Amino acid sequence: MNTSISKTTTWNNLFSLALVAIFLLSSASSLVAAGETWTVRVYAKKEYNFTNIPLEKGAKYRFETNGVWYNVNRKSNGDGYPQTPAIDQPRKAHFNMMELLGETFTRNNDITSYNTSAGTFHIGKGGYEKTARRDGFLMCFANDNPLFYKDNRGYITLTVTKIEDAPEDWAVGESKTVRIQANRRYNYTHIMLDADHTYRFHATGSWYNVNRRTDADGYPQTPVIDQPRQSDYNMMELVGEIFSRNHPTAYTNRHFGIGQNRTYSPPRDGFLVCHANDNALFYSDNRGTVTLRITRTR
Ligand SMILES: [Ca+2]
Ligand SMILES: [Ca+2]
Repeated sequence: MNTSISKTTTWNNLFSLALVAIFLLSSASSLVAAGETWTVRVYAKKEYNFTNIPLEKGAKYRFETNGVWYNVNRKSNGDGYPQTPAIDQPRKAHFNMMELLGETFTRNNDITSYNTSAGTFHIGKGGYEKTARRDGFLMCFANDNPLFYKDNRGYITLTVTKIEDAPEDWAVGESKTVRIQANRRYNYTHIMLDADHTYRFHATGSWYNVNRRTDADGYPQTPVIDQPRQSDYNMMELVGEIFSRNHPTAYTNRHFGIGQNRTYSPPRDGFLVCHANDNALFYSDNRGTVTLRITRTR
């Protein structure tokens, strides 16, 4: 009896050690796993609230807040309040007065390390999700007039949760393969394209618009009859679009014809979403899929 208990304990210990080892190995390659949460206080009075929260380019975060703060005696939550023209001159003109905003700094606690290319972003009263544009540390502030922070009081409690890991690094020469369905208006590939990289696209297979069979190059439009959703491309041509998130409302207005072969350097970072260039109202009569292979070439 005793022997079997001690054996079990030994196995449990070994199992725990193995888990610790796996955790250490995995944490060496990525900063913080999805699911990690941080809670910090953002003080109305402080021009720079360095949070020491690491943001990882391409990873997605959820922001939630609790509490209120005051500009002199005016109370607000993280959404702040609309500017009064000529009177309010907040630090960031395009946001509300006393709105809770975020920025990315290369080094925590170093105000000279602001990463301008990551921009200033809305956090507000929370319920907000965002994909980080750059690596760095989150710095937060109330959007007050830069000269009048001293008369502020209170703090907002901010909880940041990493809800999606950044896509893995994509080495030069490495490929990814996805299938694009003819009858889907949005094929979310979940592939993040990087503006600093160049990709080669190669699509094989065929698909159908009703009974008309074609490949990823599609076929020329018949004037008046064919009204594809993007007039720049062939009917049923494989088209790529860049989205800031994997959601229908997150289209960036950047698109490119892929066809069977294409080399492309995206003008901005974003997720690749694909479709067959059909009439927007007539996707349900399509069938078939093409297989798209994407290789990073630079
Ligand atoms: Ca103030
Ligand atoms: Ca159709």
